[in-house]
Amino acid sequence: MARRIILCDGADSARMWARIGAGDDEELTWVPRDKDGRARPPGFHSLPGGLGAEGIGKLSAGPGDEFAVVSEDGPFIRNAVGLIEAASPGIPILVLSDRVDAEELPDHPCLLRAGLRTLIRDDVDQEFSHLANLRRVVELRALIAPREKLGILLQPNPDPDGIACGYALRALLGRKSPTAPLISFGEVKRPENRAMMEVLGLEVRTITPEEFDEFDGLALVDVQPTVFGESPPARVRSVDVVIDHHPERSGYDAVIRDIRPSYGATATILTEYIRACDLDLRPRLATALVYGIKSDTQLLGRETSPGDMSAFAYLHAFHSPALLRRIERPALPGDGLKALGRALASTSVKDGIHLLVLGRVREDVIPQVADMGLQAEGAEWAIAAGIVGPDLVFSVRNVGYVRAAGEVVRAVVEDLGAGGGHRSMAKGIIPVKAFRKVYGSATRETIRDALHTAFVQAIHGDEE
Ligand SMILES: [Mn+2]
Repeated sequence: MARRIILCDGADSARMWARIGAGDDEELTWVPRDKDGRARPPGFHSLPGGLGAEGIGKLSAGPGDEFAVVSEDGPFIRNAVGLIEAASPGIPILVLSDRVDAEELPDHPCLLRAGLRTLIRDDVDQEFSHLANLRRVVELRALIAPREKLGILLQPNPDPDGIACGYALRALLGRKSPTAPLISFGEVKRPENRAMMEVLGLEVRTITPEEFDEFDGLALVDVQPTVFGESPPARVRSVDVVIDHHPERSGYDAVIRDIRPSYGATATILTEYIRACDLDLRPRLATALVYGIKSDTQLLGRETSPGDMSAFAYLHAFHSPALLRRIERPALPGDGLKALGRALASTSVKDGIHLLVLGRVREDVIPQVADMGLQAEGAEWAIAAGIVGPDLVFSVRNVGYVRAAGEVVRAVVEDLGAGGGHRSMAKGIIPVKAFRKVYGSATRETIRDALHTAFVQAIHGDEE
């Protein structure tokens, strides 16, 4: 069996290792210092003749073995690494030292350095952070337990982060929707967000301020009371719980307030709660939280903290890829497929732009077609356009290394409609009426020609 040979410098580091305990494959060796006397740390044998070629040679390290050198003394480490390399060329060496810097280490093809105390310190800090989250959960449960009906209030037009957090808070409190419904002053509007609720079997009730009377407890997640206008309903100005990652606002009272503006998503806070109290994490809940973090951080891109990364990694092991796929890729309806077929029959990639004009379709078909459109050979840009109600709606995707999609769409809709987005995805809306005024008609052909010209201009327009 391959061995790990642990070489400790002096009694202090040897005793520390003895405390950590030796693995089955670990062989403990120490080099006593003058001050150490004869007391041998438990489990260790001393290097014959001190640190020298003879002693290291007697360790007879073979292929597959590894070394650790534990010391806070630069010369000791350099000496040890040199002797080990001479006796067993190329053998991997882990230097464990908190005080010796990387530049004091000798050249060696396979050497890593880590601080032993730093490692333990980090673990201790991590456990204290779990403990602080657990304390929050204990406080939350104690505060809410006597309440008969808790309203979990989300922002108007709730987004995936808010919905996931409401769901998670309810699970943490051990409640179901009758005694802890998710509520909002507005409806869930975006098709993706409705898909999330449908796939996960969640409901958000739209309420009026007057209906607050039925709740004897109120918790806000992913939102703070002053978001509801200059003078929010009195009931919302003094609440039980606020958990949020937006910048902290004043002008309201909350018994428990957990605001962490450095986080990319409130779902990260709730995930830390769940982790700290070791709640049984069902695939549905894990999927909701994964989607919440993904959509608020644009897949861990924008404004992501190490906490978001770690929460995401934790959730990933529990989530259901099938559920997540159903949320992110809603099924295309039959007439959407037919519209796609017609659009594909008459498209080509021109100037790096793949433009698909769909005619009248359900709105959620448009972004899906745009995603697909980017797969065409030579396409740097994909644009899917369709008529939804009185508007011409288009979704834009690009490969990421070209001009920002949001900027381009804003230029295209200027004076005509509304639009915006991010680096690689954007959306624009132009009322058909306004479009007709400028281009005479709104047939497939005029839409295709007008959008193509407008996009070419916006993409390349003022390039230097
Ligand atoms: Mn959020």
